[in-house]
Order: sequence, then structure tokens, then C-alpha cells
Amino acid sequence: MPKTQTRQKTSIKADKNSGNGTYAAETKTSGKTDEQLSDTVDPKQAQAEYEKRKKTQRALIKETGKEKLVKMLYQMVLGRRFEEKCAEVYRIGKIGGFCHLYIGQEAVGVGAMTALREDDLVITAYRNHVQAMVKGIPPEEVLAELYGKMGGCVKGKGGSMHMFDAERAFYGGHGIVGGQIGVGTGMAFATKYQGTDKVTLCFFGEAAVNQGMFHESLNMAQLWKLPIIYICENNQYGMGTSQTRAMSISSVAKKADAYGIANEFVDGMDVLAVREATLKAIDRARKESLPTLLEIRCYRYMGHSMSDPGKYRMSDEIKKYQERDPIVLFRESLTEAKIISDKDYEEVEARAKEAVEKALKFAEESSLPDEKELFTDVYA
Ligand SMILES: Cc1ncc(C[n+]2csc(CCOP(=O)(O)OP(=O)(O)O)c2C)c(N)n1
Ligand SMILES: [Mg+2]
Repeated sequence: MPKTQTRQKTSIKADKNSGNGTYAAETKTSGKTDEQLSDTVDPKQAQAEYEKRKKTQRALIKETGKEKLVKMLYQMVLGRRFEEKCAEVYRIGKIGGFCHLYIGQEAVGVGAMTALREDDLVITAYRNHVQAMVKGIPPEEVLAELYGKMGGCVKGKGGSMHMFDAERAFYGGHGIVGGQIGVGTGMAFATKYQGTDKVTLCFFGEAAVNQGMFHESLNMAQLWKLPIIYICENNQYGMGTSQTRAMSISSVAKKADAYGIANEFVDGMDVLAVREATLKAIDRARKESLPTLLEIRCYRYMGHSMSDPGKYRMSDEIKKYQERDPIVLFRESLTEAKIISDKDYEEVEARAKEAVEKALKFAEESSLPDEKELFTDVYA
């Protein structure tokens, strides 16, 4: 055997934590073959898997507890009603610029983020209103931001795509597809460098996976053993292009195998499945300082943005996915487990509606930024 090969092998064995030569076997990657990987797209098959999973989810329901579960349900319903209101006021010209809604994807943001600790970090793309609220930014501040008003979380200067709140560890809101993957990787590096046990959660769409930034970041994250969870919200479309027309290998999760990163495919219509997968990934990040890639398969009901004419898909396809609506499924799971009654659900709906009305009043009444704001918080 040539000398160089011997040397490389030695360094893998000698220094497990240096970042050199960490292999899949050490990091519990999927280890699944193409045929075994369950990247179920067909809603019927996904529903059958969900029905089976319901039994094992009872344990998760029990350990999560009623208070937390109802809070998760509330956040999903609030997200839905909030985005519906955004669509309504956008159409009458109250909101300017781009506006990307999260309707249909609520289980991803809520399932993943409610598994975090309050001081954990989150970074995401432009479809960010609901995630901002789950991280604790009040609905008033999110809607006022959409209105471009002073009461917004970034004083009206960010708009729909750039929610941000450093105190709540919500680092945006990014419009450049895949840009946040590099920034998020840097955030995870910083928390490790500072000696904390904080975890970073980095969301992006499946179209971002075709960017070099995704591959460069995953490579570094495993090399440097960073405490980060990459969440690919695979809603199956990048603007108007279906994933099947743009990606050579349809499984996003499997791409992590190339970097020796643990990965999992998750049903994004099932908030409990999202929670369970994220909890495992958080454990891996916090205790072992290792990254994970979760591919969470979901579907967006609305257009890519409010200006999308939607000519690239049939309405039947949307209906097919709506039959597995994440809020309906979660309500069903909680009702069957006797956690909530119909009356409890109605209360959740009423509270969410009230919160949206309060946010609307706040956004309407908030003032426009003063001209001098053009020169505050500007770094370049
Ligand atoms: C670097 C870059 N290229 C192109 C665009 C234009 N663009 C905006 S959104 C988008 C599609 C992104 O789709 P995906 O990542 O799947 O996220 P989704 O909108 O589905 O949430 C594209 C191509 C951009 N913003 N940035
Ligand atoms: Mg997408």
C-alpha cells in the first residue's frame, strides 16, 4: 500500500473529532438503498404510512403533553389565518413587493421549531411569516412589517421577505435562494466556537439544493462537526418549476450521504412526524455536535408568490394534497388521542382569529417610517 494511503487511514482512526475522515458509519446516515428510501410523493401512500404511524405517535403525544400540543395546534391555525389575511390585504394594495405565503406548509415550521430551546437559532428563506411568529415575533410586528410600517420587526424596512429579530434568535428572512445555508452554517460554527450548546436550524426550499452553497455548506458542517439541522422544505416546486424537471436525483435526504451526514425523509403534512425527526436531530446536534439533513415533504397550496398565475399545475393536484391537510390531520390525531374536543378546537380557531384582527389593527394604525430611518441600521 502506498505511504499516503496509510497516512490518511491513520488520521481517520486517530482523530475522530478533528473533522478529517468522518465516515457514514460513525454518523448514522440513512444507510438505505434507493429502493428502500421512502420518499413517498403519492398522498395515498403517505396517508397509509401516517395511519400506521399513528399508533407509535401515541407515546410522543403523551410525552409532549396537552399544553404543548394545543400550543402547536394554535400556532398552525394562527399561521393559516394570518396568511389568509395577508392574501386578502395584499389584493387590496395594503402590502407592496413580493409576498410568499406558507399555507399548506404549517406543520414543517411548527413541528420543527417548537422542538427547539428558546435560545436556539433559526434562519430561513423568504417564505418566513409563520416561522417568525413561531420563534416569538408577535403577529402585530410581522404584519406591520409586511405593511412597511414602523411597528414592524425591522421598522418596515425589510418587508415580507426579511423578518428578523436578533433577540429572539431569528436571523431572517433571506431572498437569495440558498444564501441562508451558508450564513446558517456560519452561525452554527460561531455557537460552537463560543462554547455554547445552542443548535441552529436552517430552512430552505428544495430548489436551493441545486445551488453550490448547499453542497459547500454540508461538506463543511460535517468536516467541522457543526451543531446544525438543515431542513429542506420540499414543497415540490421552485417558483413554477416542478422538482422532477430540475433535480437529477429526486431524494434530497440521500444527498447528505455524500457528506456522511445523518439524514431522514419526513412526511411534512404530519406535524408529529416533523417534531419526532427534529427532536432526534436536535439531540445529535446538542449532545454530539453533529449536523443532520431532514427532507420534509410538503406542498404549498397558494402560488409561489402573490403574483404567480399558477399555470404550471392543475387544480386537481392541489386538491389531492389538500385532502391531507396538516391542520386537519393534527386535529384528528389529537381528537383520537382524547387530547382535545371539538369545543377545544373551536376555541383555538377563535383565539387565532382574534390575534389576526389585533395584528391587522396594529398594522393599519402603525405609522410609516420617518425619512431619517433611511440612514439607521444601514451597514453598507
Ligand atoms: C440565487 C437566486 N436565484 C434565483 C432566484 C429567483 N427565485 C426566487 S424563489 C425561487 C424558487 C425557490 O424555490 P424553493 O427553494 O423550492 O423554495 P419555495 O419557494 O418552494 O419555498 C427562485 C428561483 C433567487 N431569489 N435567488
Ligand atoms: Mg420549493
